[in-house]
Amino acid sequence: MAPVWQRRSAWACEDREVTSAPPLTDSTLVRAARQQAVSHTPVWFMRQAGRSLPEYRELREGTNMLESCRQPEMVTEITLQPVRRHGVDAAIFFSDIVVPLQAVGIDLDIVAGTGPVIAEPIRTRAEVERIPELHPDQISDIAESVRLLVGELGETPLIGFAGAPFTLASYLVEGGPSKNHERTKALMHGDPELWSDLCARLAQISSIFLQVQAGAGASAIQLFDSWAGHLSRADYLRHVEPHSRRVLGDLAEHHPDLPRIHFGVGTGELLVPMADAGADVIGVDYRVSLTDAVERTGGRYAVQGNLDPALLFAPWEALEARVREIVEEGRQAPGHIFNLGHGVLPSTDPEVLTRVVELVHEVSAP
Ligand code: 1CP
Repeated sequence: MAPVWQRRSAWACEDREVTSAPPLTDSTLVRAARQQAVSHTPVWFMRQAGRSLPEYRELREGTNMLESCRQPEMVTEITLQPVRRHGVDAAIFFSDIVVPLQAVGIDLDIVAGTGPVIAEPIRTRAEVERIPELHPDQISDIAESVRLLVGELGETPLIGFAGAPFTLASYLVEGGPSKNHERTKALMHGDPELWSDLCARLAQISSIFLQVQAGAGASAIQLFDSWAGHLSRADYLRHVEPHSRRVLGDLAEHHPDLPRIHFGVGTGELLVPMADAGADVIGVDYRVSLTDAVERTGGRYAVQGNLDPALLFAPWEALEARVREIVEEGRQAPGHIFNLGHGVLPSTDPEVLTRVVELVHEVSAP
């Protein structure tokens, strides 16, 4: 069989599993993503499931992060916690971008206080060629978690997610979190063909990870290219975009009803190519105003964002003013999903998050 990057047909996750529920197309999240009218601006927070919640810390005690991600009852409970507590308009699946990498056999761990750490970084052709394809059977627990969740969530949509090929490649090549992504860029420029082969394999893995979540009942997906903001526009277009486009295109082909959100940090210069790569919604971090994001993307895309997570620590009056401004700016977009510019910081007071949800609902209702 031809290597993955030479095959033309889309990577399909043969849907032997029966979808447990149709996507919640009438939810405010899906409607906003599709540029349809909504009763209020939908709101959810990146990293809403996690360390800012005492009930999360209690449940996780004694269980390693990656093990937690593979236990359907635990995944279900952690995903539901912020929905119950804050009344957000969407749940984000509790997992991690490196879960499908571990599922194909890459030796890695998520180290508390550090993040993903790879036992043997991948830098040579031989190492790249040892990365196997992901098969849906290797993540049957993910499908089970999604089905359990969709049953519990009722009318609240579940957002499935995956890491984009560049962000995954950075962890694999660097061996862990990186400030400058120097080895990653050295590979990208030193051996573009090998780089492309690596990203093609990662695109296959992300594609199946998303399709399994979509097939089991997720109502939308988000592709996280968290570190793409470290790239120039030219490098993004040449070395990264085709692979992310492939992931988003596969999902569109197999699950055309599911809105696709594409997010990165510090990606103000990349908003247009990231949106055009096959997204319905462009994630905007706090460095760019929603007004500028809408203008840059020609008003063609719904936007998601973009409260600075650090502002959750400011006095309520200052925070309230900023939330109101963002909701107001969002009215200029063809669709707006309120979110943070990046993830909830672990020491955030969860009560502030609940107040923000209430405020967004209150001020955005007609
Ligand atoms: O001990 C702990 O509690 C581990 C902390 C943690 C959590 C709660 C990690 C380690 N991952 C997660 C869950 C997670 N990761 C979610 C769950 C749902 C939610 O958002 O509520 C999601 C969507 C992710 C995705 C993820 N993992 C991204 C993309 C999003 C982003 O923040 O940009 C990235 C870059 C990762 C890698 C990762 N995993 C964990 C950490 C601390 C990191 C980042 C490390 C780094 O700075 O490189």
